[in-house]
Amino acid sequence: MIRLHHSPSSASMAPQIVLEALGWPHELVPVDTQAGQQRSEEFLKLNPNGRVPVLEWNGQVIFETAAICWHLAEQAPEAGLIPAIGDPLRPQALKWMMWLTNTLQSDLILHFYPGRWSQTEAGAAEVRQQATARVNAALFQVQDQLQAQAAAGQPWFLGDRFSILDVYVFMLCRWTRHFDHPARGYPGIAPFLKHMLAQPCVDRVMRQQALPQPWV
Ligand SMILES: N[C@@H](CCC(=O)N[C@@H](CS)C(=O)NCC(=O)O)C(=O)O
Repeated sequence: MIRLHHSPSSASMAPQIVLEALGWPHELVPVDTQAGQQRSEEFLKLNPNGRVPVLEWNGQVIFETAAICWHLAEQAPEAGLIPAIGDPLRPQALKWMMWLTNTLQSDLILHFYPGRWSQTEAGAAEVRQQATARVNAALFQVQDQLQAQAAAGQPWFLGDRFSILDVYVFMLCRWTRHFDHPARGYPGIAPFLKHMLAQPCVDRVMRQQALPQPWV
């Protein structure tokens, strides 16, 4: 049994796209984060951090988006969504996944929830400003990586094969869609986002979530 506790447009998008890419049947359990359902007693038993997503996987409970994506990819080595152990790209995949989740994603969280880091309005505004600048700087690193691959004629973040890194990069880039300098405005990122939107697994999730435009 695979059950994904999710909320539209949130971090649950990445595991949902991975599940679609694998073509695995799964149940989607909506969590209304606006209404605070992630802090309900029932949900906190699954994830004491009160965050989506949570994956229920054959009796196990897994939280943390990167861990869920990595776990799903490892269950289907034939799909090649992460490089196999021994493949020189494997440590690169691990490096980037860690960086995405502990740097770009955490700066995005600071941008979206600055009030959690300051008790004053002015303090929160400063936190947001700093976080936004750090996100923009991180996007240049994402762009460098994508441009290096594109220069070698390779369309994906790790090179010639689609991986969970693409899904993660796509998700975090789309979180900047209302920024003054969104990821789609970076010339080395824009073609990648377009390419991702053309993938059936991505398209299915965007439609399932009935998300308003712009999607990225
Ligand atoms: N590190 C966690 C962060 C997840 C996270 O921040 N989820 C957000 C939605 S994108 C959430 O549940 N927010 C509700 C809240 O913070 O109350 C992960 O990657 O799974």
